[in-house]
Amino acid sequence: MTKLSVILPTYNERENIPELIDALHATLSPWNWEYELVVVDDNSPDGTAGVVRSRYGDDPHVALLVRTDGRGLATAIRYGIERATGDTVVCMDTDFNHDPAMIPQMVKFLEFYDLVIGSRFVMRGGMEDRFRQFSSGVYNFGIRLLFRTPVHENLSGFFAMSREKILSMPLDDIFYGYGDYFIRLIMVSWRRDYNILEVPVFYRLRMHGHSKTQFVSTLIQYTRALFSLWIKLWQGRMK
Ligand SMILES: Nc1nc2c(ncn2[C@@H]2O[C@H](COP(=O)(O)OP(=O)(O)OP(=O)(O)O)[C@@H](O)[C@H]2O)c(=O)[nH]1
Ligand SMILES: [Mg+2]
Repeated sequence: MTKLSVILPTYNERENIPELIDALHATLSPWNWEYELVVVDDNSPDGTAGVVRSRYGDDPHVALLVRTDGRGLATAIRYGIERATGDTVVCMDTDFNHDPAMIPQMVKFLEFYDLVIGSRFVMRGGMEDRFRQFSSGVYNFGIRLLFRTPVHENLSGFFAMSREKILSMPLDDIFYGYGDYFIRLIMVSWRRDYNILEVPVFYRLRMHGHSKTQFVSTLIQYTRALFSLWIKLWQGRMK
């Protein structure tokens, strides 16, 4: 790896993002890697972008991208990846669900794997929110049955991959919607025979602020996304 880009999608994360950027600096600086932290903010009404600009405007490691035309988690991640300058990319949530301390090992494993996923569903992985842990577990089981794949975590959104490899994927077919983009990313990777590694991660509760995930509407959205992906794959419309 010559340079790491950490993609940080934010929507109303003004309280979390400075702590996360500081934690990322603390985690990454001992490794002597070149790195950038790419914040992709969808013009959050709470002023997240302003906080990043005022605190990290002079920080050469922080790149702030603000989108003013619409919002969406998956398209924000794609936007960040496309504009990143590193050869290796890590994507993660910005509310401390995803532990920044896991990044060095995920990046190091990329020496041997094409895609490294932070997984709650391998030994020692898990989640503080027991209800979400249970429901995500059941959902993942359903995905494995439907698609006949062995990946335990299809919903995480915490992953490391070479930027070139992501950009070689059918981005329009993957990066839309919400966290369901991750199901499609895994499925394309699996069908391309990429070597996938799941490393155990434990999700803490969001540190500050409010969730953007509404359980029932997310469940419906993901289920729709699953079946349309299933049909697309069956019809051979996605490689
Ligand atoms: N840029 C951008 N980021 C978003 C958008 N929606 C969510 N995010 C970010 O995506 C990540 C996941 O959103 P969360 O609200 O934490 O969803 P969750 O992890 O399922 O829910 P909780 O952690 O329980 O609150 C966070 O870093 C959000 O700031 C969006 O429309 N645009
Ligand atoms: Mg979260």
